[in-house]
Amino acid sequence: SRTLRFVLGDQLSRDVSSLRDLAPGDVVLMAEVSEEATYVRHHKRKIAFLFAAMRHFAEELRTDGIQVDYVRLDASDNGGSFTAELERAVARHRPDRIIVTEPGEWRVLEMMRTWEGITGVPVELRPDDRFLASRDDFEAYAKRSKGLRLEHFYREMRIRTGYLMAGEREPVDGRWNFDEDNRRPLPAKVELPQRPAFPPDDVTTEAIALVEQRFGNHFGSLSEFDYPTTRDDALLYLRWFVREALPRFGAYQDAMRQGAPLLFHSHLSALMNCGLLNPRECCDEAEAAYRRGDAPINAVEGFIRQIIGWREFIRGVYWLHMPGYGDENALEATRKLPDFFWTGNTDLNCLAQSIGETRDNAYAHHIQRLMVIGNFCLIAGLNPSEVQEWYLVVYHDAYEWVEMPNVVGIILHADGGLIASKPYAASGSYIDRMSDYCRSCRYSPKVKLGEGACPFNYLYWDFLYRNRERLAGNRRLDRSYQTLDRMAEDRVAAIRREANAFLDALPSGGAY
Ligand code: FAD
Ligand code: DLZ
Ligand code: SF4
Repeated sequence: SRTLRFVLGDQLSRDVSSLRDLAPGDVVLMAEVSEEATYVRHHKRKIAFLFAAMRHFAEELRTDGIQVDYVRLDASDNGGSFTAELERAVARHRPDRIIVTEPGEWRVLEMMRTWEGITGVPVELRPDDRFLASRDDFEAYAKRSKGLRLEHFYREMRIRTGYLMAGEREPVDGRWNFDEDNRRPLPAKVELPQRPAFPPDDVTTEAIALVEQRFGNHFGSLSEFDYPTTRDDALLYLRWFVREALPRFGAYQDAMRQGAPLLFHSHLSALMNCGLLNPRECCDEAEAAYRRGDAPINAVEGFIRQIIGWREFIRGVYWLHMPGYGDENALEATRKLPDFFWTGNTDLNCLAQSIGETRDNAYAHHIQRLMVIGNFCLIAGLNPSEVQEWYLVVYHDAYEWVEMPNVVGIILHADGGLIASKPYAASGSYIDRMSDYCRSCRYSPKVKLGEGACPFNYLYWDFLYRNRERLAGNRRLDRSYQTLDRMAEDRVAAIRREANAFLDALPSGGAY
């Protein structure tokens, strides 16, 4: 029998379920297709990274004697989509069956469901067990718990996986959560670890040139590309992180510093999401550092929580609520995405820095995504579909399974609080406390209204005012609403006026 195994660009693992039980004579299909690069116009760096990683992965398989049918984007007869390439491959290889691992996006799952009919060959769709919780596990969890809250899910995952456990149900060090220790602003003098760089080899250089040529008008920069694109380099990067950055990852997890996009973050998300690293091995290495005494519990717990907690939780929510989750708009937000999201041209320094780094690196760390850019999207009342598209385009780790719940559920509260107990709205003082952005800004976080006032300040109150009906039932906002209610009427009117004037003056619709 002849088996065709279709491996997608975010399934680049030797142990991905579709490659298990490989037998002599099997063919592995991989295809660069324009539809995947343009269904949203991905950041150039993301496409180049993925093509380079795909090409390296194919080479590795071949080195191990596996037959790989690799279709390059510039192949003259490239069909342009997964389905078209699968059909052509079926004609070439005449397989008896097709095996594929479930995809990371609903859109692609829908495509896969047509494949058996189109090709006339049985298609076996295997679960993606690189995730620690299967889709069924998460569904069962959601059924047995009252609401979808990270903390509860996370504790179950700790018990199930045994990470950082002292006994069967006892966390090491007696606590599940060290978040309190993990919100420190960065001291003025702090030495940042020197990251290893991985300059492009010939394969990556070629992928970069291809992207420049074919997708040159997409958002973002390709210059100084130095991210790992092979399994070996990804492992080196993981081990570097655990040794050099993990020990201080926890304490400064929420800090931001101008000109320092990475701080102590792992920068591993894109490697995990495309398959070059397995999330389990990332957690194993981190836990081993803790057990050796090389990294403190607040750092290691924080890191493992992000992976077996947040990452799995977010993915579970996506599949539980698709299709339809992307259309949610509980706060009825309709404003168009301002052009500065694409140009970086804004005098709000925190946004200019975070968006500029996003353009340069296809990366911003969590607090920039959440409390600077995300917070702005929320309090400015931006339309959820446009915000989703932006986040899916600009980050090298973005796939719908992880982008959508973070945008719809975490930053925009567009699902009405399904996964977050309150909207992550904040005024300028939060950004001031956690960063040094305000020092180089023409606005001041201390000024609330009028000349020089930080727009986050009046937008925050305007947001609460606008959404009173929808949010006033939320007990966690009681104090904010009490403060708003104590404000003099003319002050509230001025806040609303300034907020509207500010938002209406932002050009939109012209830059993407
Ligand atoms: P670290 O800070 O080192 O964290 C370690 C790991 O934890 C990450 O690599 C990631 O795998 C995982 N993680 C942490 N937080 C989350 C989370 N909220 N959801 C899922 N995984 C998490 N992450 C993506 O991988 N792809 C996305 O498209 C994406 N979009 C986001 C959009 C918004 C609006 C927000 C608020 C967050 C988004 N995140 C996304 C989550 C998070 O910001 C990134 O995973 C993280 O910044 C990646 O950098 P890092 O690897 O240095 O992470
Ligand atoms: C993101 C992406 C891009 C840009 N290009 C390809 C590609 O040419 N071939 C491929 O197999 N995968 C690509 N991907 C990743 C897919 O979009 C991803 O596999 C699906 O969105 C499912 O998660
Ligand atoms: Fe951002 Fe306001 Fe600080 Fe300027 S003053 S950097 S706009 S928070």
